[in-house]
Amino acid sequence: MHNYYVVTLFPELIEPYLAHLPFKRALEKNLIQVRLVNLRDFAIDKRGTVDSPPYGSGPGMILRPEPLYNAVQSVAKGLTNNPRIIFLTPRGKTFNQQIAQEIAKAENMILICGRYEGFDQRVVEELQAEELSIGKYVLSGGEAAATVVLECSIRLIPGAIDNAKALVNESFNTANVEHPQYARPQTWRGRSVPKILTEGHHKKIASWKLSAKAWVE
Ligand code: 6GU
Repeated sequence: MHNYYVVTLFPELIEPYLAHLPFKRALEKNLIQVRLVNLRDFAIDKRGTVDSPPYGSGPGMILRPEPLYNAVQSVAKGLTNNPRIIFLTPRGKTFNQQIAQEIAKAENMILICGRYEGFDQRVVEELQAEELSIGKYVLSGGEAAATVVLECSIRLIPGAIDNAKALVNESFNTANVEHPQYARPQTWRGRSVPKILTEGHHKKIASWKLSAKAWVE
């Protein structure tokens, strides 16, 4: 069982994904547990404060360290083995298929979604956490990024998707994005499927597929 926790101010952004693959099957089979933890529950006051303006001036608000720290501690205290703690931020290391493979093997992981202009850096150090980004562009918050990281990782857990064949290449290599695919009809609006795929010569087809991959790591 893999236990994945997501600390966020907007659990409702992530929740709908849990009803669809690969989350759905992995949850049904008890391969994973996903808990959405509302950061607001760890606010510093009754008004629900979780943020403050930045030191040194600057636009917007920054997530304060205490609610983030307390939210993570409340999750971590119930775990027997140390969780991998990851803050989602455009400042972080760029997520890739190899990191997804690692996360697919992790027993416990806590993902923390930033919002506003970011979070107090001291909490990252205090929790000895990692920072992950999903690419060089800026989102308004980490929820979409956390969903990307989870979806990508969970589909690599054996049993999480029905078609295990789809994972074969990914488990032998770090990852690959396959050749383009074609379905019926054979000719559509004057465009025909590559002839080699229609001739039944399996060796030629296999070598066409290899040469037509988008990327292999
Ligand atoms: Cl993880 N968070 C935000 N806010 N923006 C991003 C990102 C994460 N990754 C790329 N852009």
